[in-house]
Amino acid sequence: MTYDLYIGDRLFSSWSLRGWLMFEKFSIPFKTHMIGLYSGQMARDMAPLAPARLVPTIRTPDGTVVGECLAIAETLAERHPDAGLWPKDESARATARWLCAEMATGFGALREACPMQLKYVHQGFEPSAAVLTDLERIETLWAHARAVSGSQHDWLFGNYCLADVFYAPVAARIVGYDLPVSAASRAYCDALLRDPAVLKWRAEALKVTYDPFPYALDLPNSPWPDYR
Ligand SMILES: N[C@@H](CCC(=O)N[C@@H](CS)C(=O)NCC(=O)O)C(=O)O
Repeated sequence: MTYDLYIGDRLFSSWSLRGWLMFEKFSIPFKTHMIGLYSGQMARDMAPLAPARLVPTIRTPDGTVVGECLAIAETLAERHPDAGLWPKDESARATARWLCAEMATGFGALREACPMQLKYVHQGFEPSAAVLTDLERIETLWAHARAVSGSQHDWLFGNYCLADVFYAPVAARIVGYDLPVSAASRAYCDALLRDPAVLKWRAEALKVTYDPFPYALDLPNSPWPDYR
């Protein structure tokens, strides 16, 4: 018996990427099922999971349906206490929870102005003041995480944990819209996107082509960084 994970289009579904990383990065066995986000079939595809209506949604091996990334994260952490989803240290763990919760409920301006897309880097995107405020807050939280954990490289709390999962799609937005962040924050974004799991996700994502391309912007594009 394994978990079932229901996700949307990999190129665009930031929440699906979070849900998938929660399994993939912590070696929790799962089977992926695609839900048609842009096919007009989403309601029909999700009907067997009702009242869940968004992706990701999971079904646990005992048949319980769980929606919402924060709930999925806590469910997996509780059921797999040795998998390292949360940091071991109590302060680090509390801080990681905070960062995940603030991500899940905040940064509306960034999320609205810069939908995740893993295909290109948009050149010349001009972030609004509200987007810049969100970026500043994100960088403050990342710096705080490192101050609490003492981690000076790659992951926020030393080992890769759920906080890194929650911020991986944020990194994709920062890189995909070439948003202004400090060198240290950009290095963290690059680490998140260079991670083999994210490379695997993106390789699958690129197998699907879109015409028209959702969320197209009238801006020149440059290639996604070569993280291989
Ligand atoms: N708060 C939810 C957000 C999930 C979400 O918004 N997923 C999007 C795809 S990235 C979705 O299902 N959109 C379809 C819709 O809004 O109808 C979570 O934490 O999982």
